[in-house]
Amino acid sequence: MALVLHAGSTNKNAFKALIAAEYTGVKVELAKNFEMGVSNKTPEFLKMNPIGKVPVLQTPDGPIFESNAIARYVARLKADNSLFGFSLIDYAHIDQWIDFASLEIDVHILRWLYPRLGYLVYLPPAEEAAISALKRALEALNTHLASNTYLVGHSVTLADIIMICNLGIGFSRVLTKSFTSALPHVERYFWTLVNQPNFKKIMGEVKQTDSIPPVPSAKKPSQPKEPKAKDEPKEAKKEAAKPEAGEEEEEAPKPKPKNPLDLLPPSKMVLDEWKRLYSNTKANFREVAINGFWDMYDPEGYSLWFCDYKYNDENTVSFVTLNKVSGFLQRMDLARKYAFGKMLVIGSEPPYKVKGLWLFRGKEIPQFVIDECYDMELYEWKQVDITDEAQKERASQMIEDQEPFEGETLLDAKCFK
Ligand SMILES: N[C@@H](CCC(=O)N[C@@H](CS)C(=O)NCC(=O)O)C(=O)O
Repeated sequence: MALVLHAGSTNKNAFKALIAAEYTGVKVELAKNFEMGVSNKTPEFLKMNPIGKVPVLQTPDGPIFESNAIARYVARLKADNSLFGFSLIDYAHIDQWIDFASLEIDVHILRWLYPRLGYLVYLPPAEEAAISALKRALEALNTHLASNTYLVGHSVTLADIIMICNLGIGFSRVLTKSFTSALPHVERYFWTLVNQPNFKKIMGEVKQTDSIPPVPSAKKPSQPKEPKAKDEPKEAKKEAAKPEAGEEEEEAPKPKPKNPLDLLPPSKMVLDEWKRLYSNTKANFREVAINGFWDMYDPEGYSLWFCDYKYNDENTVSFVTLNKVSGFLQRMDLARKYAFGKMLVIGSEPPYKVKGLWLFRGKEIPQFVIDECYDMELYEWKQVDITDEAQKERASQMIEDQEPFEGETLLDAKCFK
């Protein structure tokens, strides 16, 4: 019979035991219908782990919490396996690297990442300290890996499993290529192991992030505008704008390239008209605004998309979840001329689900939005099939922020217009 592991399916701490189980052949399965913030707060769960954190493993001899302890247990269930090495000194080195992965790497990655996700207060000196401690640890790891394929011995051990799970969240959220290119041995080690079948089966395809989450609610500083020199003669202005030899070319004002969306064939739908209708409809919203929307909607010139936050099990604190959504809408400012959106924060208890509906100019999600708004990759995107009445109705309910939505109350609904 399989051992039951209580955690969400994307929890990197749960991956440790699941990967160990792949190596040893022990059967471990995730608890069915686990809901972060709900399942781990029940009295039954708190009996297994009084702190209410995941993962927890249920065993015939009682529960175990702390992910490293769980992974060790799973690995030890199979006698004499290579995950623990073959000598006393191997055991000690494996423990050494497990502690290093947790206390010198994981801690600093999370101290860098969590404030940026709004889970902790963002303080620049604290971030600097976290990054510099992380660099120090990664440089030591890089030096070790310059002459070692694995952390200990000549095959994968539990230390590698725990190290890779911790590095995984780093590579996918904060460790950009420009950061890791100074650590070639860490890069080689990471990409080799995440592509081993036993890792890949659990972790899926890992992608290195190309940007670090911005500081919460920090807007990109807008380009300061040149003050208009009304009295300056035209010729003098031209002279002043000419770059000197060797001067940065970008000093010279260049005409702004047109957004490709402005070059699309005209549409019968005028986005501003819809936004006005949405904002000005106070009564009979369904009849007036929703029906009006479908009358205006032009599938040739626009497309509609559902989005679904990929990490809902992290939405355990209401104000953090709301800040995350507000930050997303602020960063979408660059698409104001080409988009309308509705974001719902669903549920009366954590973890909250974040789902939304977006209308974009053009038949695809605009490339510049994908490129410039990092939040886009935090959501699963699915085009609304407007020939399907159920999808159309779901879209209408989202615009209307109708409660209950899919059987649940709404914590909040935010509109981008
Ligand atoms: N040291 C613990 C960390 C566990 C942990 O922080 N779990 C998070 C999810 S990854 C959690 O359950 N958070 C919910 C809470 O803090 O209530 C381990 O490795 O298992």
